[in-house]
Amino acid sequence: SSREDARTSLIKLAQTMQIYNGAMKVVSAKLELLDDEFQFSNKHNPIHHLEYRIKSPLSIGKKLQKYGLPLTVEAARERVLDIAGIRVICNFLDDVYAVEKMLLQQADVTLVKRKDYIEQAKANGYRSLHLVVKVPIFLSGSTEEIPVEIQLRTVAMDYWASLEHMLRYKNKDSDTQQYAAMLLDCAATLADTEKKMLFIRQHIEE
Ligand code: 0O2
Repeated sequence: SSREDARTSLIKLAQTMQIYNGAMKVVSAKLELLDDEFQFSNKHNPIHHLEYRIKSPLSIGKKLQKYGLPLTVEAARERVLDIAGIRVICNFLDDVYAVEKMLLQQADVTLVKRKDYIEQAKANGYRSLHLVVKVPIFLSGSTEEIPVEIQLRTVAMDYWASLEHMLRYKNKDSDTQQYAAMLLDCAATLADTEKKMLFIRQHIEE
């Protein structure tokens, strides 16, 4: 019956969310461990802090709709790569790439997708390094490779992205256009500042 189908779908959804939550925990633990080890040998923490979230079923549904896909758990698992998301906020610009390198070196981490919006910022000024990696999750009867989206950025990039997101949300998209040039200018100023901060650290280290 359709009632039973709905029940089966809900159970499948709940199981999926749990598995993705597991993958998010596994990757977070890896990042925390790397942060501790790096601190020990390089005398500073590369990671300022971590944030994570599981995408809500509603947002997953919106994304499936945007892609023109059916609203099924199968479609979500195949095509929505940011169900599990981690944001890594780093102290210095070079920490972003150091963390990426250390993570991707691990034998059980597979790179699925990479977009470097630091090397090539988005037209509005948004900067971050986006990765999607897969990690194996060991369940009672099987092993599944689960994708996790990782957004790596510096404190300065995070400051810009958080406020830009807030302003865009407040203005329901329309009005921020008016301030596009100003936002772009802010992004450039922050990028310049963090380059200077990195320069200072590197010279102090010498
Ligand atoms: P949320 O609520 O953060 O999850 P996709 O849109 O994911 O199917 P793509 O091209 O892989 O396809 O996405 P992209 O542009 O690489 O990365 C999308 C995510 O990056 C967004 O998530 C934001 O978190 C962040 N992002 C991208 N561009 C901007 C920007 O201009 N400003 C800010 N503040 N954040 C940005 P979602 O899914 O949009 O939403």
